[in-house]
Amino acid sequence: MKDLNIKNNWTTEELQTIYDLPFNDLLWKSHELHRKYHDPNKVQISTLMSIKTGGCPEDCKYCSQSIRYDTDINLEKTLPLADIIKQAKDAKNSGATRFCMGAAWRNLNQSNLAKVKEMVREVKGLGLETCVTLGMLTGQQATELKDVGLDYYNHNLDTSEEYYKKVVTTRTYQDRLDTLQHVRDAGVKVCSGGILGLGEENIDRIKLIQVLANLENHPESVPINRLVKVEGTPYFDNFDVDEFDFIRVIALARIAMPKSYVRLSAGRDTMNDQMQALCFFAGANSIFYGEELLTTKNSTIQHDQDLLEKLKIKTQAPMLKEKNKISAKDSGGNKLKDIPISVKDLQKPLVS
Ligand code: SAM
Ligand code: DTB
Ligand code: SF4
Repeated sequence: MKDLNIKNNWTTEELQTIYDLPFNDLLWKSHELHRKYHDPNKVQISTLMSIKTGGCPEDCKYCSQSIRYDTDINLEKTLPLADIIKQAKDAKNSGATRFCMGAAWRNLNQSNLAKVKEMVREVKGLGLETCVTLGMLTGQQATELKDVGLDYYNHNLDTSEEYYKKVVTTRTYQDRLDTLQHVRDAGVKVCSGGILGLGEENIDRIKLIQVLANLENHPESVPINRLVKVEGTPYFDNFDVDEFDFIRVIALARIAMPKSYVRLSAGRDTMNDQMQALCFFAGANSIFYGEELLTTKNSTIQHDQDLLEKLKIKTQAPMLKEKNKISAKDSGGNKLKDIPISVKDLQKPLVS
């Protein structure tokens, strides 16, 4: 029988009406659906690694890695496979179930494809789910990545089609949609969401959710980022997104795409615990875990462990206690340091 909660013909008016509900009514509705399709006390955790940092020819006005803006980041060539395997092992030992590798590319070229295929094969071999975000892909490339074990491809639509033109001029919304179609056709799961804080209006946020929810199949993963303001980028001085508006968008995503994982993504370190708790209540059930995102800071591991413990939220895999982990940015870039892991601690998960 058809599940009436899963639909892909949302109108802007329908979504606007839901978005404008009294806050408590909106959260009640989203939480009800959240409970129906997910364990409300469980989050999925992904760890992010930048495999090639900076020097990107695109002009995304929010991004530290665009070559057009004078930002203070460490440029890095594509990292060697050994570094990636080491960090993926650390991530797995820390409790991540998915390892997401990001590169500052406009699109994937053939020589980089060969390297990324190796990375995906190795990370998958560690027993982790694999995710990459590499810019635009062709259908053939998507198929080749699927064949070596790629589970997810992240490619965000960021905002509404109308507002996108103001944010990025070096590619079109349709380019993004084409890549998402290639990913879907290849049988790789789709991870696609957006950023709040680009100077957009609420209607742009509603339309972003509408486009994602009206794809033939909803993205399995929907990251909602709060802009990380990077000095040197055109959006450094943007106004902060209102906390309640942010929570409303999480709730809207949950209602429009009830089965998807909604990720509370970049910008969590600017959200207090109460706001994050409300986001989890509204329907967020995935986070990035680890001290670094791609070029910016994430919430600290200790803070996340304390918060999840306070909320009695479980993770899919056990988290290692913070005392056994050291996370730091060493001279080679963003790395979790290699530390011995005690079997005893693995057997005693912080959250079970
Ligand atoms: N170059 C590829 C691309 O654009 O698809 C992959 C890497 S890119 C950094 C991945 C995503 O990170 C972007 O699509 C954007 O949604 C998000 N992002 C980048 N900079 C951000 C920032 N300063 N704050 C929040 N999200 C950001
Ligand atoms: C996504 O939606 N957010 C992540 C991931 N997908 C690749 C990236 C966040 C980047 C935040 C800014 C930075 O660290 O450079
Ligand atoms: Fe390049 Fe991606 Fe950053 Fe845009 S978001 S500048 S495509 S790395």
